[in-house]
Amino acid sequence: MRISLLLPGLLAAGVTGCLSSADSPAPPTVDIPLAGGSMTHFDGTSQAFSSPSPDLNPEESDHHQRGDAVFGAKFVTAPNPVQAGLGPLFNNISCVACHGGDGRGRPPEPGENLASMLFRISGAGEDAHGGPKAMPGFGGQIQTRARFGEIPEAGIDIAYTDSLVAFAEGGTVALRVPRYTLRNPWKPLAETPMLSPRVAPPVFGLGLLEAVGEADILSRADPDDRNGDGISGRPNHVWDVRAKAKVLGRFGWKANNPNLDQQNAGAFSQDMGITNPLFPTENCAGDLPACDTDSLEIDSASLESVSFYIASLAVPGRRDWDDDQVMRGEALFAAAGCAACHLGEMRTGAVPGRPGLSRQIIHPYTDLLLHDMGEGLADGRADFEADGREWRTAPLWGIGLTKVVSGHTLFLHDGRARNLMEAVLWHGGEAERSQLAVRQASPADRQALIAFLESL
Ligand code: HEC
Ligand code: HEC
Ligand SMILES: [Ca+2]
Ligand SMILES: [Ca+2]
Ligand SMILES: [Ca+2]
Repeated sequence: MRISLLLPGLLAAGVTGCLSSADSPAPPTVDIPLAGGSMTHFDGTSQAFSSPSPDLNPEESDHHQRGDAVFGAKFVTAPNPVQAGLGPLFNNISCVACHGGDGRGRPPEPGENLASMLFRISGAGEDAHGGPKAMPGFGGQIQTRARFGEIPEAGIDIAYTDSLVAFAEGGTVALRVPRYTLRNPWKPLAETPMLSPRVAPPVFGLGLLEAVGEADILSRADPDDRNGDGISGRPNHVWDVRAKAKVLGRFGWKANNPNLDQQNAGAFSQDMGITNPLFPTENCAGDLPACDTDSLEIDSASLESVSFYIASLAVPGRRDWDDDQVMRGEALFAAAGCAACHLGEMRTGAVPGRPGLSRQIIHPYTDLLLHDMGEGLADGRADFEADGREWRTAPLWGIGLTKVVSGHTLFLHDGRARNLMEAVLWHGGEAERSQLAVRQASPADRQALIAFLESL
């Protein structure tokens, strides 16, 4: 949906041409899709994902900045007076090291180490809460780095092979098919592991996604595809550590985290080895003797400020939304059925004390549900109720700014797609029909579709 806005600049321009107030023309209006409702900004630079919500009062601004400092803080191994406690095992040293500019990570180039990408690991079966079953000696995530004196759990070798996809008119694209194998595991694996590769996703606009009402999300689920459109979104239900209950999952590539607090606290614990009030034991507790600790390495105020920071990162507004080619691409997006999952419009519920998050009309291009994306994208690893072929519809807002913020155009959960078209061509399963529609479209229509995605 679009909101008509009166632009002061244009109004002034209109007024110059207007002779008398009696027959003044209707004020010029411009159709602006406010991607994040009142939490929209129009900075399309490398800061595009780091803008605070424009409606923060001075106190909230301070709060946001405190969280920003924690998000940017580089942790070190103890002993150190501040930001101590990194590791013993970790993936990276700060939040921003993976979510640079609040944007997305990427797989390593040949010869590089993993940095802003990580791998979950599990064995067959489920844990006590219906989640993935930890692998003895490795837990649920491979920490590929360790502090001096300890060895990392394992490394990961990544190899790509080509797979050709043809368009109806005869052109082809070579998609790269990744293969992941564990290198030098620090101890033998008890069984064949299931691995799930994940790059860091962008983190703006998530306060709005957290504010979408649960009933609203569930109302779009159609697990048995009763309406026969080939799309059967399912909610994930995951363990909420604080509530000690299974609740709706919203965050992570498989909607495997219930809320920002737990997502962020989990990142401190798993990605950085920083114990905190939600996850008080080190990620390697029970596996490594050096992992026994009973002190918290960050307090609840730091955790809380990071959650506030993330929840108040605003959404970049669209560019060129009224360009002819972009609108043609938007038509193909609708006709190809993309919008059945990448939902163009949602509303947030009421968040007490946070008018900027409350009752907003937003355009995230996700339904926050899980979809079967076919064998090609499958990781073969269940994550609570998400099975090995299911992924959460990735939000597309801001996706056209990926290059300017993150310096690359690598998409999908493991960054295998080297551009937006490759990301679309990987769509299978429930999205197979959409993908075929794109392959059958004319080259000009396909270009228009990309122009539309780049305008988001
Ligand atoms: C080693 C890289 C890495 C580090 C360090 C890291 N993250 Fe992440 N982040 C990820 C990955 C990978 C995911 C996706 C996880 C998943 O799918 O379960 C993610 C997901 C998230 C999400 C959810 C995004 C969404 O759209 O669902 C948030 C919020 C987040 N991280 C915040 C943080 C915070 C806060 C920190 C620091 C405490 C942090 N991250 C540190 C890699 C990282
Ligand atoms: C059945 C639901 C569904 C349909 C239909 C669908 N998508 Fe997706 N889309 C997803 C899911 C789920 C992902 C995440 C997949 C992954 O990372 O493995 C995704 C990812 C993407 C991405 C990459 C996002 C990122 O952050 O890396 C783009 C771009 C995209 N879709 C565009 C489209 C377009 C264009 C269409 C129509 C031709 C379409 N999608 C149809 C579910 C869908
Ligand atoms: Ca630690
Ligand atoms: Ca581990
Ligand atoms: Ca359906």
